[in-house]
Amino acid sequence: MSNNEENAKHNELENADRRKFFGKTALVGAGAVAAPMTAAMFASMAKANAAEAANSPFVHPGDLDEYYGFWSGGHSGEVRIMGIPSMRELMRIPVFNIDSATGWGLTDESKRIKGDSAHLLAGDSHHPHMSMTDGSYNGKYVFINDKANSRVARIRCDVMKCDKMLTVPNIQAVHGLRVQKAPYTKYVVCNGEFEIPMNNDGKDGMEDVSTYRSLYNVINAETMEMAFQVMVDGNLDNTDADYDGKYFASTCYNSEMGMNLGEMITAERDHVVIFSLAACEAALKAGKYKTYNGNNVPVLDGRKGSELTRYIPVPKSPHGLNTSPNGEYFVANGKLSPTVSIISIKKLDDLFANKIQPRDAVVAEPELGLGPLHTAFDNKGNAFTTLFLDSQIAKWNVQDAIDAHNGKKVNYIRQKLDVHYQPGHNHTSQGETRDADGKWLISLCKFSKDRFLPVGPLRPENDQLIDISGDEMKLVHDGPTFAEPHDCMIVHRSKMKPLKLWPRTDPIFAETIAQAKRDGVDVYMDNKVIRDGKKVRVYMTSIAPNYGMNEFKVKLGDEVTVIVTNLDQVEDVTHGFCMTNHGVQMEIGPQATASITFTANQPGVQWYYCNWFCHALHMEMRGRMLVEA
Ligand code: RUQ
Ligand code: CUA
Repeated sequence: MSNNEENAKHNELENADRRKFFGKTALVGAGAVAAPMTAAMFASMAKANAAEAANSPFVHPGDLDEYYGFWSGGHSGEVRIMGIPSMRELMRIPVFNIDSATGWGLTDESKRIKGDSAHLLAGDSHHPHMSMTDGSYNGKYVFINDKANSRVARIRCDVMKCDKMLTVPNIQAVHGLRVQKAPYTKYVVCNGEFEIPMNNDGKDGMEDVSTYRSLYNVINAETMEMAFQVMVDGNLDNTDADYDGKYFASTCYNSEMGMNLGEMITAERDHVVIFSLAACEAALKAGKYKTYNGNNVPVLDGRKGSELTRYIPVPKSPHGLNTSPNGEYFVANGKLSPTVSIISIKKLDDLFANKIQPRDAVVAEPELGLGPLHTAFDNKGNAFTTLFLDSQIAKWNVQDAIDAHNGKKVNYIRQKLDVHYQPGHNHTSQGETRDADGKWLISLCKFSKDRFLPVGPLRPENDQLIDISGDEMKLVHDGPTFAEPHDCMIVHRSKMKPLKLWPRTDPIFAETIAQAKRDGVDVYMDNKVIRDGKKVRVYMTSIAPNYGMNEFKVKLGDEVTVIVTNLDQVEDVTHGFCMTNHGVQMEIGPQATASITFTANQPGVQWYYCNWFCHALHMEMRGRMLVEA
C-alpha cells in the first residue's frame, strides 16, 4: 500500500472513530428526545468508554496528562516539555538558544550559567535524558547536548530551568548522550563525534588524518565538570549504559577515518565500542593519562588493544544504541544495514577477560527493514525500531530474534506500522528505564509532507503518538513540531516534583543576591540605586501591578544593571522587565530575583514595562529611566 493509500485508509478509520466519539457525547445530551438508544448502542458506548479508560490519547479539557515528555528542540537549541498522551506542549526551556520571553541568554544569571559560552547565540540540542537511581528516573535533572558547540547542559527539574552548562574540551561536536543508570547517575556520558588532532592548535597534524581522534566524554553529573575522556579508534555516534553501573557502549561509524562521504562508507564493518567503567577509573587513579590543548582534563587511551575498551565489529555505519530495560542487551541499529546487532551484556565480563572473541558477544542480528536508526522497548520483551528509509516502525520480539539466530524456525517480526514520514528517534513510555510500561510509543518523523496544511516550503516535522498497549501498534495522534525534535523521553508524572514558587535561596540567583548584600541592599525590602563609578545597579521589587520604583536616573553611557525581585507569592504570577528600545527583556518568577545589564546609550526618557501579563492593571505596570545627556 502506498503512503497515500495508507493515509486515506487511516483517515477513514480515524473519521469513523471520531464520529463515534462525538456521537457518544451528543447522545448524552440528545438521547432523551431523539430515538431511544438500542442495546447495541449502549454496548458500543460501554466498549468505547472502557477502551478510553484503558489507554486513551484523549485528555479532556482540565484533565492532566499521565506523563511528562522531554523533547529536544534540535537546531532551535531548546528543550520542550510535552504532556503525554495529549501531545500538548506545556513549556519550553531555552538552553542553547536566546529567548526574549524569559531573557535566557540576556540576563546576568543565564550568562553566568552559560559561562565561557555566554557569547554563543545558537545551538543544536539532540538528546535529553533524565538522571536515574537504580535504573529508574529520579526526577532530578535532564541533561542535553549541543552538537553545534560541543556543550552539555543540565536542566533542574524542580524549576525546569537550565542551571549548568559545560563546553567539553578537546573535541568537536557532542553527539550521543546518556546517563549512568545505576546505582545512580554519577556520570553523564557523551560522544565526541568529529575527529580532530589531539592538540588542535593549527601548528601541525592537520594534514595527517591518521593523527585525528574522537573522545568519549565522562562528566560528573553533580558538579557538571569533566571527570575524564577516553581516546578511541574511529569516531563515535550514539551511546547508552547498562543497568549494573559497569559498562557503556557507543556506536562508531567511519572507522575508516575518511574525510568525505565516499571514504566514510568503504568498510563493510564498523564497530560498537564497549567501555569498562571500573577499568577507566582504575587507569585514572593510576595516573595513566595525558592532557592536551593546555587544559588539565585527563585523557585515557582506549584505542584498540587497551584494557579500557573492547571493539565489537558490526555491519557498517551503525547509528542508535539502546539498552533493553531488562538490562540484558545493547542493541546497535544498522542504518546502512537492514539489521540491528544484539549484544549480550552478560557476555561482556568474559569479553574483557579475553575468554571470548568480540563477535561472540553478538547473540543475534535480525533483519528488520531499510534504515534502522533507533530502538525502543516495551515491558513484554518487544522492541520497536524506526526504519528511516521504509518510513515504518518494526515491532519485533527480542527473544524470538535470538532463537531465530540460533536456527529455530520462528518469525520475530510482530508488525510493521507506516509512519509519516522518515522516522529518526522513537521512544516508549519510560522505555529507557527499568520501569518500561509498554503504553506509548513516540515516532519522531523528520518529514510531515502531506499530513498538515501546507505552510510554505518549510514544513513542520511530525511527532506521532502510537498506542502499543495491545498486540497491535495503533497510530493515534499526529503532532506538528518545529525543528527538530531529534530525541525525546517520557517520564511518569509520579516521578516529578516541580516547585510552584522559587526558593528565595535558589543558587541560580544566589550571586545576584550576594552582590546586593555587598551593596547593603535587601532585595525583598529595598528599592535603591547604587552608583559604582560608571556602573549603576538599580534594585527594585515588584508586586502586581507595581514596580517598587517608578523612575530612576542615570547618565548617558552608564552600564546599568536592573535587578528585580518578584515579591508575589501567588502561583503563576510572573512579572517581566522590558526596557524599550534597548533589547532588554526578562522574566521574574514568583519569589525570584533576576537581573539584566545594558548600556544606557540613548538620552532622555526611556520607559520600562512589565512584559508578562500579570494583573488587570498590567499595562500600567511601567516606569521611566531618565537618562541625562
Ligand atoms: S541522532 S536520528 Cu542526533 Cu539521536 Cu538519531
Ligand atoms: Cu507585572 Cu505584568
